[in-house]
Amino acid sequence: MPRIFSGIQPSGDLHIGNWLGAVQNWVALQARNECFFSIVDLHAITGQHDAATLERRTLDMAVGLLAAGVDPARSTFFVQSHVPEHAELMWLLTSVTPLGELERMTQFKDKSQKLESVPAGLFSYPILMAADILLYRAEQVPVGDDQLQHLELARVIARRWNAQFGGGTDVLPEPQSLLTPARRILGLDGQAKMSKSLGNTIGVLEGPEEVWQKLRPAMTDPARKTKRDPGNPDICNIYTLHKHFSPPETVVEVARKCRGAEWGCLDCKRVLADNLSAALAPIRERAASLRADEGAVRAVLAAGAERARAVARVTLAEVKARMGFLPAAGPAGR
Ligand code: AQP
Repeated sequence: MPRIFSGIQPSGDLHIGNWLGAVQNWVALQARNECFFSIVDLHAITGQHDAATLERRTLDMAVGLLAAGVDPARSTFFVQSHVPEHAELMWLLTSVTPLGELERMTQFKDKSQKLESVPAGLFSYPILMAADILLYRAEQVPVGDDQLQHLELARVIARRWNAQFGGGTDVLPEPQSLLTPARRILGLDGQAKMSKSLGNTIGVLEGPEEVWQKLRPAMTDPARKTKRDPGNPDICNIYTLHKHFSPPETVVEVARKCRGAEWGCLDCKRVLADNLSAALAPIRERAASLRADEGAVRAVLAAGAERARAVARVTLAEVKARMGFLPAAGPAGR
Protein backbone atom coordinates (compact mmCIF):
# COMPACT_ATOMS: atom_id res chain seq x y z
CA MET A 1 0.00 0.00 0.00
CA PRO A 2 1.31 3.52 -0.74
CA ARG A 3 2.55 5.29 2.34
CA ILE A 4 1.08 8.65 3.29
CA PHE A 5 2.18 11.24 5.85
CA SER A 6 0.32 14.38 6.85
CA GLY A 7 0.34 16.68 9.85
CA ILE A 8 -1.64 19.42 11.50
CA GLN A 9 -0.47 21.99 14.01
CA PRO A 10 -2.19 22.30 17.38
CA SER A 11 -1.93 26.09 17.01
CA GLY A 12 -5.67 26.58 17.49
CA ASP A 13 -8.97 24.82 16.96
CA LEU A 14 -9.50 22.46 14.03
CA HIS A 15 -11.38 24.58 11.47
CA ILE A 16 -13.45 23.89 8.38
CA GLY A 17 -10.50 24.94 6.14
CA ASN A 18 -8.38 22.16 7.68
CA TRP A 19 -11.32 19.77 7.44
CA LEU A 20 -12.21 20.44 3.80
CA GLY A 21 -8.62 20.96 2.65
CA ALA A 22 -6.95 18.07 4.46
CA VAL A 23 -8.74 16.02 7.10
CA GLN A 24 -11.63 14.75 4.95
CA ASN A 25 -8.99 13.49 2.55
CA TRP A 26 -7.06 11.83 5.40
CA VAL A 27 -10.17 9.92 6.42
CA ALA A 28 -10.85 8.73 2.86
CA LEU A 29 -7.22 7.74 2.28
CA GLN A 30 -7.12 5.38 5.26
CA ALA A 31 -9.00 2.69 3.35
CA ARG A 32 -6.31 2.01 0.76
CA ASN A 33 -3.06 3.45 2.09
CA GLU A 34 -0.67 3.05 4.96
CA CYS A 35 -1.23 6.37 6.72
CA PHE A 36 0.80 8.28 9.29
CA PHE A 37 -1.10 11.27 10.72
CA SER A 38 0.59 13.52 13.23
CA ILE A 39 -0.30 16.44 15.46
CA VAL A 40 2.81 18.47 14.75
CA ASP A 41 3.33 20.29 18.04
CA LEU A 42 7.01 21.05 17.34
CA HIS A 43 5.81 23.17 14.40
CA ALA A 44 3.30 24.97 16.61
CA ILE A 45 6.04 26.61 18.71
CA THR A 46 7.27 28.53 15.66
CA GLY A 47 4.23 30.82 15.86
CA GLN A 48 2.66 32.41 18.92
CA HIS A 49 3.68 29.85 21.49
CA ASP A 50 1.74 29.77 24.73
CA ALA A 51 3.12 27.04 27.01
CA ALA A 52 0.00 27.18 29.18
CA THR A 53 -2.29 26.10 26.33
CA LEU A 54 -0.18 23.77 24.18
CA GLU A 55 -1.07 20.56 26.02
CA ARG A 56 -4.81 21.36 25.98
CA ARG A 57 -4.74 22.32 22.31
CA THR A 58 -2.88 19.13 21.44
CA LEU A 59 -5.51 17.02 23.21
CA ASP A 60 -8.35 19.03 21.65
CA MET A 61 -6.83 18.50 18.21
CA ALA A 62 -6.59 14.76 18.91
CA VAL A 63 -10.26 14.71 19.94
CA GLY A 64 -11.28 16.68 16.82
CA LEU A 65 -9.36 14.43 14.44
CA LEU A 66 -10.59 11.19 16.01
CA ALA A 67 -14.14 12.55 15.93
CA ALA A 68 -13.70 13.54 12.28
CA GLY A 69 -12.86 9.92 11.43
CA VAL A 70 -9.13 9.39 11.84
CA ASP A 71 -9.10 5.72 12.81
CA PRO A 72 -6.16 4.63 14.99
CA ALA A 73 -6.86 0.99 14.11
CA ARG A 74 -6.07 1.74 10.47
CA SER A 75 -3.67 4.68 10.70
CA THR A 76 -0.66 5.52 12.84
CA PHE A 77 -1.89 8.58 14.73
CA PHE A 78 0.55 10.33 17.04
CA VAL A 79 1.99 13.54 18.48
CA GLN A 80 5.19 14.68 16.76
CA SER A 81 7.15 15.50 19.94
CA HIS A 82 6.55 11.95 21.21
CA VAL A 83 8.81 10.74 18.40
CA PRO A 84 12.17 12.48 18.97
CA GLU A 85 13.53 11.17 15.67
CA HIS A 86 11.68 14.03 13.88
CA ALA A 87 13.90 16.66 15.49
CA GLU A 88 17.06 14.61 15.01
CA LEU A 89 16.43 13.98 11.31
CA MET A 90 15.65 17.65 10.84
CA TRP A 91 19.11 18.58 12.11
CA LEU A 92 20.74 16.08 9.77
CA LEU A 93 18.78 17.51 6.83
CA THR A 94 19.90 21.08 7.56
CA SER A 95 23.24 20.06 6.07
CA VAL A 96 21.69 19.60 2.61
CA THR A 97 19.10 22.40 2.73
CA PRO A 98 19.99 25.44 0.59
CA LEU A 99 19.60 28.71 2.49
CA GLY A 100 18.33 30.45 -0.63
CA GLU A 101 15.42 28.00 -0.90
CA LEU A 102 14.36 28.75 2.69
CA GLU A 103 14.51 32.47 1.98
CA ARG A 104 12.05 32.03 -0.91
CA MET A 105 9.29 30.50 1.22
CA THR A 106 6.22 32.76 1.00
CA GLN A 107 4.76 31.54 4.30
CA PHE A 108 7.97 32.61 6.06
CA LYS A 109 7.88 35.99 4.32
CA ASP A 110 4.20 36.55 5.26
CA LYS A 111 4.49 35.42 8.85
CA SER A 112 7.84 37.07 9.60
CA GLN A 113 6.61 40.44 8.30
CA LYS A 114 4.10 40.58 11.16
CA LEU A 115 6.74 39.94 13.85
CA GLU A 116 9.14 42.32 15.56
CA SER A 117 11.57 39.55 16.36
CA VAL A 118 11.60 36.54 14.01
CA PRO A 119 12.40 33.18 15.63
CA ALA A 120 14.86 30.98 13.71
CA GLY A 121 12.34 28.14 14.06
CA LEU A 122 9.93 29.96 11.73
CA PHE A 123 12.70 30.07 9.11
CA SER A 124 13.67 26.41 9.46
CA TYR A 125 10.06 25.13 9.73
CA PRO A 126 10.14 23.64 6.18
CA ILE A 127 13.19 21.48 7.09
CA LEU A 128 11.24 19.99 9.99
CA MET A 129 8.31 19.38 7.64
CA ALA A 130 10.66 17.59 5.24
CA ALA A 131 11.95 15.47 8.14
CA ASP A 132 8.36 14.61 9.15
CA ILE A 133 7.67 13.21 5.69
CA LEU A 134 11.04 11.63 4.89
CA LEU A 135 11.27 9.89 8.28
CA TYR A 136 8.41 7.62 7.15
CA ARG A 137 9.61 7.56 3.51
CA ALA A 138 6.10 8.70 2.64
CA GLU A 139 5.30 8.71 -1.07
CA GLN A 140 2.28 10.99 -0.88
CA VAL A 141 1.31 13.96 1.28
CA PRO A 142 -2.26 15.32 1.37
CA VAL A 143 -2.01 19.11 1.74
CA GLY A 144 -3.80 22.35 0.96
CA ASP A 145 -2.43 24.94 -1.46
CA ASP A 146 -0.56 26.73 1.31
CA GLN A 147 1.82 23.82 1.88
CA LEU A 148 2.74 23.10 -1.75
CA GLN A 149 5.87 25.22 -1.69
CA HIS A 150 7.08 23.50 1.48
CA LEU A 151 6.44 20.12 -0.10
CA GLU A 152 8.47 21.11 -3.16
CA LEU A 153 11.34 22.00 -0.80
CA ALA A 154 11.01 18.57 0.85
CA ARG A 155 11.53 17.07 -2.60
CA VAL A 156 14.64 19.22 -3.16
CA ILE A 157 16.02 18.14 0.23
CA ALA A 158 15.37 14.45 -0.50
CA ARG A 159 17.01 14.77 -3.91
CA ARG A 160 20.10 16.48 -2.53
CA TRP A 161 20.43 14.05 0.37
CA ASN A 162 20.09 11.03 -1.96
CA ALA A 163 22.64 12.49 -4.37
CA GLN A 164 25.16 13.05 -1.59
CA PHE A 165 24.60 10.01 0.61
CA GLY A 166 22.24 7.60 -1.14
CA GLY A 167 24.93 5.66 -2.98
CA GLY A 168 22.89 5.57 -6.18
CA THR A 169 19.56 4.69 -4.50
CA ASP A 170 16.62 6.85 -3.43
CA VAL A 171 16.89 6.04 0.27
CA LEU A 172 14.57 8.99 0.94
CA PRO A 173 11.85 8.93 -1.76
CA GLU A 174 10.66 12.26 -3.15
CA PRO A 175 7.12 12.82 -1.85
CA GLN A 176 4.20 13.82 -4.11
CA SER A 177 1.33 16.11 -3.10
CA LEU A 178 -2.31 15.03 -2.95
CA LEU A 179 -4.67 17.98 -3.31
CA THR A 180 -8.39 18.08 -2.56
CA PRO A 181 -10.85 20.20 -4.56
CA ALA A 182 -11.00 22.47 -1.46
CA ARG A 183 -7.33 23.33 -1.60
CA ARG A 184 -7.73 26.91 -0.35
CA ILE A 185 -10.73 27.81 1.80
CA LEU A 186 -10.96 31.52 2.55
CA GLY A 187 -11.66 32.86 6.03
CA LEU A 188 -14.73 34.75 7.19
CA ASP A 189 -13.08 37.98 6.00
CA GLY A 190 -13.46 36.59 2.47
CA GLN A 191 -9.87 37.56 1.68
CA ALA A 192 -7.16 35.66 3.56
CA LYS A 193 -6.83 31.90 3.80
CA MET A 194 -8.86 30.51 6.67
CA SER A 195 -6.14 30.19 9.31
CA LYS A 196 -6.04 29.32 12.99
CA SER A 197 -3.66 32.19 13.68
CA LEU A 198 -5.78 34.79 11.83
CA GLY A 199 -8.96 34.30 13.86
CA ASN A 200 -11.07 34.10 10.68
CA THR A 201 -12.23 30.52 11.19
CA ILE A 202 -15.28 28.41 11.90
CA GLY A 203 -14.31 25.58 14.21
CA VAL A 204 -15.35 22.05 13.28
CA LEU A 205 -16.54 21.50 16.87
CA GLU A 206 -18.47 24.77 17.23
CA GLY A 207 -22.18 24.51 17.98
CA PRO A 208 -25.01 25.92 15.81
CA GLU A 209 -25.28 29.21 17.74
CA GLU A 210 -21.51 29.88 17.58
CA VAL A 211 -21.53 29.08 13.85
CA TRP A 212 -24.38 31.51 13.29
CA GLN A 213 -22.73 34.30 15.31
CA LYS A 214 -19.59 33.92 13.17
CA LEU A 215 -21.37 33.68 9.82
CA ARG A 216 -23.66 36.66 10.44
CA PRO A 217 -20.97 39.37 10.01
CA ALA A 218 -18.96 37.37 7.42
CA MET A 219 -17.91 39.09 4.18
CA THR A 220 -20.08 38.55 1.07
CA ASP A 221 -20.08 40.30 -2.34
CA PRO A 222 -18.66 43.73 -1.31
CA ALA A 223 -20.52 45.50 -4.15
CA ARG A 224 -23.91 44.43 -2.78
CA LYS A 225 -24.88 47.31 -0.51
CA THR A 226 -28.54 46.50 0.25
CA LYS A 227 -30.86 43.52 0.08
CA ARG A 228 -32.48 45.00 -3.06
CA ASP A 229 -29.18 45.01 -5.04
CA PRO A 230 -28.54 41.88 -7.10
CA GLY A 231 -25.47 40.03 -5.87
CA ASN A 232 -22.68 38.13 -7.63
CA PRO A 233 -22.30 34.68 -6.04
CA ASP A 234 -19.13 33.99 -8.04
CA ILE A 235 -17.17 36.41 -5.86
CA CYS A 236 -18.90 35.54 -2.58
CA ASN A 237 -17.17 33.26 -0.07
CA ILE A 238 -20.53 32.32 1.49
CA TYR A 239 -21.58 30.89 -1.86
CA THR A 240 -18.31 28.93 -2.04
CA LEU A 241 -19.05 27.47 1.39
CA HIS A 242 -22.56 26.54 0.23
CA LYS A 243 -20.90 24.43 -2.47
CA HIS A 244 -19.17 22.44 0.26
CA PHE A 245 -22.01 22.14 2.75
CA SER A 246 -25.35 22.46 0.93
CA PRO A 247 -27.07 20.00 -1.41
CA PRO A 248 -26.70 20.77 -5.17
CA GLU A 249 -30.31 22.00 -5.51
CA THR A 250 -29.74 24.51 -2.69
CA VAL A 251 -26.54 25.73 -4.34
CA VAL A 252 -28.52 26.44 -7.54
CA GLU A 253 -31.28 28.17 -5.55
CA VAL A 254 -28.76 30.32 -3.64
CA ALA A 255 -27.15 31.54 -6.87
CA ARG A 256 -30.51 32.32 -8.46
CA LYS A 257 -31.96 34.14 -5.45
CA CYS A 258 -28.73 36.11 -4.91
CA ARG A 259 -28.56 37.25 -8.56
CA GLY A 260 -32.28 38.11 -8.56
CA ALA A 261 -32.10 39.90 -5.17
CA GLU A 262 -34.80 37.55 -3.85
CA TRP A 263 -32.66 36.72 -0.81
CA GLY A 264 -30.59 39.08 1.26
CA CYS A 265 -27.14 37.94 2.44
CA LEU A 266 -28.53 37.11 5.89
CA ASP A 267 -31.15 34.77 4.37
CA CYS A 268 -28.40 33.02 2.46
CA LYS A 269 -26.16 32.78 5.55
CA ARG A 270 -29.02 31.34 7.62
CA VAL A 271 -29.38 28.43 5.21
CA LEU A 272 -25.61 27.89 5.18
CA ALA A 273 -25.45 27.98 9.00
CA ASP A 274 -28.12 25.28 9.23
CA ASN A 275 -26.50 23.03 6.61
CA LEU A 276 -23.00 23.50 7.97
CA SER A 277 -24.10 22.75 11.56
CA ALA A 278 -26.01 19.68 10.40
CA ALA A 279 -23.01 18.37 8.43
CA LEU A 280 -20.74 18.75 11.44
CA ALA A 281 -23.22 17.48 14.06
CA PRO A 282 -21.99 13.83 13.99
CA ILE A 283 -18.40 15.03 14.54
CA ARG A 284 -19.49 17.24 17.47
CA GLU A 285 -21.33 14.32 19.05
CA ARG A 286 -18.38 11.94 18.73
CA ALA A 287 -16.08 14.64 20.15
CA ALA A 288 -18.30 15.01 23.21
CA SER A 289 -18.00 11.32 24.05
CA LEU A 290 -14.24 11.29 23.39
CA ARG A 291 -13.82 14.26 25.74
CA ALA A 292 -15.56 12.29 28.46
CA ASP A 293 -12.69 9.76 28.38
CA GLU A 294 -9.51 11.75 27.91
CA GLY A 295 -7.43 8.86 29.30
CA ALA A 296 -8.45 6.76 26.31
CA VAL A 297 -7.37 9.54 23.90
CA ARG A 298 -3.96 9.77 25.60
CA ALA A 299 -3.62 5.97 25.33
CA VAL A 300 -4.40 6.09 21.59
CA LEU A 301 -1.66 8.70 21.11
CA ALA A 302 0.83 6.67 23.16
CA ALA A 303 0.19 3.54 21.07
CA GLY A 304 0.49 5.60 17.86
CA ALA A 305 3.84 7.05 18.98
CA GLU A 306 5.18 3.53 19.61
CA ARG A 307 4.19 2.44 16.10
CA ALA A 308 5.61 5.59 14.55
CA ARG A 309 8.90 5.23 16.44
CA ALA A 310 9.37 1.69 15.21
CA VAL A 311 9.45 3.01 11.62
CA ALA A 312 11.27 6.26 12.44
CA ARG A 313 14.16 4.49 14.21
CA VAL A 314 14.89 2.36 11.14
CA THR A 315 15.02 5.35 8.77
CA LEU A 316 17.12 7.43 11.14
CA ALA A 317 19.60 4.59 11.70
CA GLU A 318 20.06 4.19 7.95
CA VAL A 319 20.40 7.95 7.41
CA LYS A 320 23.04 8.21 10.15
CA ALA A 321 24.95 5.18 8.91
CA ARG A 322 25.05 6.58 5.37
CA MET A 323 26.15 9.96 6.69
CA GLY A 324 29.07 8.27 8.40
CA PHE A 325 28.23 8.63 12.09
CA LEU A 326 29.91 6.27 14.57
CA PRO A 327 27.14 3.93 15.79
CA ALA A 328 26.52 4.16 19.55
CA ALA A 329 27.39 1.01 21.44
CA GLY A 330 25.52 -0.30 24.51
CA PRO A 331 22.16 1.07 25.69
CA ALA A 332 22.54 4.33 23.72
CA GLY A 333 22.62 2.30 20.51
CA ARG A 334 19.30 0.61 21.12
N1 AQP B 1 -7.79 27.53 4.55
C1 AQP B 1 -7.40 26.31 4.20
N2 AQP B 1 -7.91 25.73 3.09
C2 AQP B 1 -7.52 24.47 2.72
N3 AQP B 1 -6.61 23.74 3.42
C3 AQP B 1 -6.09 24.28 4.54
N4 AQP B 1 -5.20 23.83 5.44
C4 AQP B 1 -5.00 24.78 6.39
N5 AQP B 1 -5.75 25.85 6.13
C5 AQP B 1 -6.44 25.59 4.99
C6 AQP B 1 -4.57 22.51 5.39
O1 AQP B 1 -4.78 21.91 6.65
C7 AQP B 1 -3.65 21.10 6.98
C8 AQP B 1 -3.21 21.40 8.38
O2 AQP B 1 -2.73 22.72 8.43
P1 AQP B 1 -1.73 23.20 9.58
O3 AQP B 1 -2.47 23.46 10.79
O4 AQP B 1 -0.65 22.24 9.78
O5 AQP B 1 -1.03 24.42 8.98
P2 AQP B 1 -1.56 25.67 8.30
O6 AQP B 1 -1.76 25.43 6.86
O7 AQP B 1 -0.57 26.72 8.60
O8 AQP B 1 -2.97 25.90 9.00
P3 AQP B 1 -3.51 27.18 9.65
O9 AQP B 1 -4.87 26.93 10.12
O10 AQP B 1 -3.32 28.30 8.70
O11 AQP B 1 -2.60 27.33 10.93
P4 AQP B 1 -1.68 28.53 11.41
O12 AQP B 1 -2.55 29.75 11.42
O13 AQP B 1 -1.25 28.12 12.79
O14 AQP B 1 -0.54 28.63 10.45
C9 AQP B 1 -2.59 21.37 5.93
O15 AQP B 1 -2.57 20.30 5.02
C10 AQP B 1 -3.04 22.62 5.27
O16 AQP B 1 -2.64 22.66 3.91
